[in-house]
Amino acid sequence: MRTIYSDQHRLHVSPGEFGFGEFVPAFEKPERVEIILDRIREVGLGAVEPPKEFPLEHITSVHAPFLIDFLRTAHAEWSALRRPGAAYPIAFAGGGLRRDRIGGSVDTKLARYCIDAATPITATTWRAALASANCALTAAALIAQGESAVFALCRPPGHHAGADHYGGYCFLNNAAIAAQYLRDHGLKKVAIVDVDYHHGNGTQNIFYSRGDVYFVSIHADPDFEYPFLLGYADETGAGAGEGANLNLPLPEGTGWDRWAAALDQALAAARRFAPDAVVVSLGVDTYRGDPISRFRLDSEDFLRIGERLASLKLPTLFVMEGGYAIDQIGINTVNILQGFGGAARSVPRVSA
Ligand code: Q9C
Ligand code: ZN
Repeated sequence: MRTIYSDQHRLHVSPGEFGFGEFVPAFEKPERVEIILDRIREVGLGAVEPPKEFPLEHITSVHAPFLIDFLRTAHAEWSALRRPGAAYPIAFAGGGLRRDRIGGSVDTKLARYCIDAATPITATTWRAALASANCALTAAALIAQGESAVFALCRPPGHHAGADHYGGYCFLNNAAIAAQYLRDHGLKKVAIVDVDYHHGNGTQNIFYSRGDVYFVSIHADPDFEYPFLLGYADETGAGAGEGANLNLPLPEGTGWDRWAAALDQALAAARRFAPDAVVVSLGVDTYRGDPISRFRLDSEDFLRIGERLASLKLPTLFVMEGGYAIDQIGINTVNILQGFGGAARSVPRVSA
């Protein structure tokens, strides 16, 4: 399996995030993808290639242009006010506040566009986010050209970024951008299967009223886990998208048996939709050792996830999302890809 990777991800380094009463070091850090890359090379998964550059229209087809402009210019506005560090919001647009306000000061816009205090914008964040989206687009172009499976090793991740908002360590929704590219290049129906520990609220938001892109997500119940206010089972789509959104929230402590049953349900639903291709939002923060998560998957379980995804027998685009157990992130991620059947020259391995 080919991997699309850009070293420009290093241009985004979070100074830290607010979590549970204190400012803590960032969990979403550059080493994540470096370790995955090392593992890809160690097992000989396949070629690692840089992304091509795509026109911004592929991004504005899923994100509001005002969000894109903001991500590009926010830090310049921030530092023009002689503020140190990265741009974080100090207020949020809940409680009936005006979500129709799309301009104003940098703080007004941060309040309107950003959904949490864990997703800082630095001077070079935009360049990293753009390179990440280009990885997804490059992989999507390969799928559109007939490749059967490609891995977009995206960083920063994307599935929490919606049509007009961002957060959850995500700025641009790489999986949604890829799915839209496939729709624009001859594929009639695309299914997105989100296996990240967190609900893919941004992806759901982008496709909620559309019947041409099916979204199914297996995740920690938002009743106790981020993003807290989306990802419930009663969210089934709207209008033309009614029935094209499936949420499978699971309780704290979920292990393989329960998670795998949800995966089977997700895959059966995806199969019924009869898509032309599948985009997998690939998070490995379901791992038992993940520092911010409360599921209990073992490294070997990720091999089984890959095998089951392969049973769809569809062109499959893997897009990297979350996973914060640095020591195992390479093995866990590549186990999914090897389980899928991407490794021609290597036997899958598991952790010690
Ligand atoms: N202090 C992804 O996995 N909140 N994003 C973490 C821990 C944000 C996760 C709180 C979690 C976002 C792509
Ligand atoms: Zn996650």
